Amino acid sequence: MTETAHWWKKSVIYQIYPRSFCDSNGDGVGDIPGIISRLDYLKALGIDVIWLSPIFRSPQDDNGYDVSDYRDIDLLFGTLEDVRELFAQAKRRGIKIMLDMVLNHTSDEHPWFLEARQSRDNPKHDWYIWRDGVPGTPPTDMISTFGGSAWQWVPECGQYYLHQFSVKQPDLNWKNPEVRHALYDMINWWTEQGAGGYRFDAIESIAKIPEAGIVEEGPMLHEYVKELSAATLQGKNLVTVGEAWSANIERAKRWSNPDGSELSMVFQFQHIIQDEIPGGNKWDRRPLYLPELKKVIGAWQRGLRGCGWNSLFWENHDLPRIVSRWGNDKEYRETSAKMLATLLFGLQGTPYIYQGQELGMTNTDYPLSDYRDIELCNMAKERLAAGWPEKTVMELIHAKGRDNARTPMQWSNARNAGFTSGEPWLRVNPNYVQINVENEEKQPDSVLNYYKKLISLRRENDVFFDGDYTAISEEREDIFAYRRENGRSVLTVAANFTGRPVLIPELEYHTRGDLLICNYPTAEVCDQLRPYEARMYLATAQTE
Ligand code: TEU
Repeated sequence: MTETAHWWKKSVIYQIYPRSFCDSNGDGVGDIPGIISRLDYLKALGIDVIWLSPIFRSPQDDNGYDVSDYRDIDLLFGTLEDVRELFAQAKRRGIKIMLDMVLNHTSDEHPWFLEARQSRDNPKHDWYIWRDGVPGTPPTDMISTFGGSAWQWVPECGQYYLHQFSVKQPDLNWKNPEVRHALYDMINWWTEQGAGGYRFDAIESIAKIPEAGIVEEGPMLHEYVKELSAATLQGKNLVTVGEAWSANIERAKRWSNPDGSELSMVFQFQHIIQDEIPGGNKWDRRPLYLPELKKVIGAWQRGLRGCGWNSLFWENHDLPRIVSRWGNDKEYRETSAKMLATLLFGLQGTPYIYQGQELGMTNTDYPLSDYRDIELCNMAKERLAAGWPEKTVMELIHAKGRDNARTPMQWSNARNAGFTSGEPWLRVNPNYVQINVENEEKQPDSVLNYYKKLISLRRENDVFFDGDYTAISEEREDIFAYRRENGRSVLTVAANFTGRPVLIPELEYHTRGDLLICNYPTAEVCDQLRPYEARMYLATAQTE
């Protein structure tokens, strides 16, 4: 692999959730022409790649993660022609488009499944995962991520099919080579259309063995991924990322092997689940213990060095807003949003920004009837029926519900945040009046302008790309600080994770060099970090 083949190591990737980004036709749902109209905004932000959540034909049971035609665009979002135009317009601005490939399952309305469910003898039957049984007694006690049994009875076949997610998302049978090759052909077709890369949804689950209770990392997983990579990715200069909740460092070394045999990188979630109870699910919360978070991030930084590659992220369309989660979205909203950005952008890896993160957008506190997400709504229904107090259920939703991230992008303080001229599919966060692109573009010290600066800083010095990671005072519960060194430069990043001033005697030794960026407008106080203060220093061979 040549250095240029790894161009994505120096890129910044921006995730667009199309439904909530920009609506051009007033139907209340974001669309492709809307995205095209905002490309200049993204160019000015400085990003290199857009990861587009699914835009394919879909009944939208899970907002597009239930695909009924991989080779066409959902009418909600536009047409194939619009996507070709998006590719062309993005290319003109030096931006690549990464498509979101949902290969673990299809929609139950995909023609493959419509055939498969007709009878056991149908040639497409074996494309999905079926088990014999009797109604009312599912073959295993596997639970779907969105609630209830993961098995659905089909009387025509006298069998159950497996759905790891909603009942409208039947799992594909990757054991069947025809399935794999149909998917590879489809990916190659998209590459020919001009896609610049792929995010592979739930890819860790494709080799599951339900009877053994194995969902992620089944024994055949990496063989399938290697085959996929050889058939569709290698030698094409694409950037790829797999979604792998189960990834630990050892597994991630395989996923992101620099020899290019699998993917460019994976989304590893060990850092972001630090405020969840181990062994529980996303709704089982516990307070974040900062030394543990630092330990995990540090281990990944050191663990993949030279033998893999990290993706760096705080947010995506499934996760809450980071400023509400680990910052302070009240009196220190801007300062803490910038602090979290500083920490992320100082690390080794490819940073991802989820739409609105660059504005410091926050979680929501809507009543239940204002939410739309299938996972959130099913959870509320189940728990309320089981007698959970409404207050507790609403607290969980406000903290962890996926719709926190899915509220419309806040473009201006015009009606509906300038997102749509119609009725938005999901309520706009009322704080759009203050938090929006138009305001933040005007304010030199906005979160948006801070992100712009961080992105441009990463381009100016190679230490961001190849510097070695060393933790500073990893055991401290109040600060997050580290150093990156590559023999030519030393980058020091220090952040106060609390709302009170803290002393940082250890920083004095490391402070040699220039202050690159700080989230306070006034000069730094040398041995102290103000509430949520973050600083980055750079010392180079000359300044030392
Ligand atoms: O998520 C896969 C996944 O593992 C989810 O269960 C995730 O844990 C959940 O969304 C957390 O709340 C991917 C997509 O990112 C998600 O949006 C889809 O709903 C899911 O696959 C099914 O395609």
